[in-house]
Amino acid sequence: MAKKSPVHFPGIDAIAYEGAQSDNALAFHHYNPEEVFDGKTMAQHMRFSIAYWHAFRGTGSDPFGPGTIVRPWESGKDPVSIAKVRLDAAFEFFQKIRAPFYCFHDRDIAPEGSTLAESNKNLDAVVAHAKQLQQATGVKLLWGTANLFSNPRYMRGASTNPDAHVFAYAAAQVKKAMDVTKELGGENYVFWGGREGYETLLNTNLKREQDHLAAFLHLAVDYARSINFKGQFLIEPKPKEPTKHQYDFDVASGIAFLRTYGLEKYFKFNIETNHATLAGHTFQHEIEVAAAQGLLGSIDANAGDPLLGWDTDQFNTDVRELTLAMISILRAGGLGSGGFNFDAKLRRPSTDLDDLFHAHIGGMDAYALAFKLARRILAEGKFEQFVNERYASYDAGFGRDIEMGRANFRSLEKLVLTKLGEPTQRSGKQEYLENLLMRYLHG
Ligand code: XLS
Ligand code: NI
Ligand code: NI
Repeated sequence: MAKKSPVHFPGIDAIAYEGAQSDNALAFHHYNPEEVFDGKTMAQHMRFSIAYWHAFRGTGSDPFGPGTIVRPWESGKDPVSIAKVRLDAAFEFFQKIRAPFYCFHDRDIAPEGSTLAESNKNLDAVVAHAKQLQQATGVKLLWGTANLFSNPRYMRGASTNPDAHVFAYAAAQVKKAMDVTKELGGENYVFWGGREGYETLLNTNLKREQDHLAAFLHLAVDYARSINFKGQFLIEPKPKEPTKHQYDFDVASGIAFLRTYGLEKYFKFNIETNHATLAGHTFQHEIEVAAAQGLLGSIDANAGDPLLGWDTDQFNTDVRELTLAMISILRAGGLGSGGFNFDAKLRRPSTDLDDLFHAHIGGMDAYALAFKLARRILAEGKFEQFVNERYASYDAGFGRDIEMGRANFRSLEKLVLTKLGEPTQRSGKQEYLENLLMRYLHG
């Protein structure tokens, strides 16, 4: 007799697109997965992904108190069978929220054992189950990663740990995480250096730690090649938290790091909104810096709180911020094998099952709206035209010579002395442009 699968989200059907006028809070108002733009559905453009660690391992705990969020499926006889039932609930959610992808850390989906061998065995059992669920539902793995920051062994870092033993352990763990990512058809593999940084330089050899981080990434590249893993490697920069200073501080320092160590061919960036703001940048800034070098890979979609100094991982409904981000992403040609992964969690008092739906509906709708606005803005080309005209002096004459490397200090001095004289003042027109953007956003 076929086993009837339990319904983990009773009373909630698959979320439907009902349009902006609908009053139904459990419906999409802007995200219509089937709507076609340039021959591709919205689902294919957005490639939304659910972050397993927040959506299915988040309990609402914070440094001042334990979890508040209790899920009915979190019971069972042993950790591995609980992990499998949790996965069933997760896949029901992925389908109902219409997310084509999910992402995980090794330790989110399967419990850590008392030895590495036991951890690997647990992972294999849960991964076999995940593979069946992926096949049955069509939900795919956007990326996998290894948790190299929770276990106390990593308190002083993983690949940047002063103890080579910990480096070795981290290598073994990443090897396995790459194996299972490949097994599940993961399209990318992420490196977020949670504890790859320092608390104080009094006990730290910064140069040696950076060398070790680079050595580790080279070993990962070599291993991927040896198992024929074709997924894109992604670095996820973050300036701080949990460490005081993290080596992958932001995209710009990440690019310098990759180039210094000859890694730039193998990595792109996974840009997280809240990490950008922690680094003192806008989200759009980080996207532009990566895109300028052809290194834009994927997005961890969330938002911080402007009044708080840590990674609050909130769902982002700031359509203005997202529209600016989408302009840069679309101009760069999209995310390729990347997607928009909701690295965002419910607030501690948001304890209902349907809160998980409201949260993701808001995130998806805000991005969908931003996508449509950005497309309109780009199609009309007003900002682009303004920017092109702003740089027009480089399109011909001595400006062109500068860009082509045909000018030098002597020739430019001569030009100014004999012909050009003082430059004419030209306005940057920021207020005019802000108002133009407001008209797109609010009519
Ligand atoms: C933490 C990071 C983490 C990565 C994956 O701040 O965002 O969740 O996305 O390790
Ligand atoms: Ni992230
Ligand atoms: Ni984060």
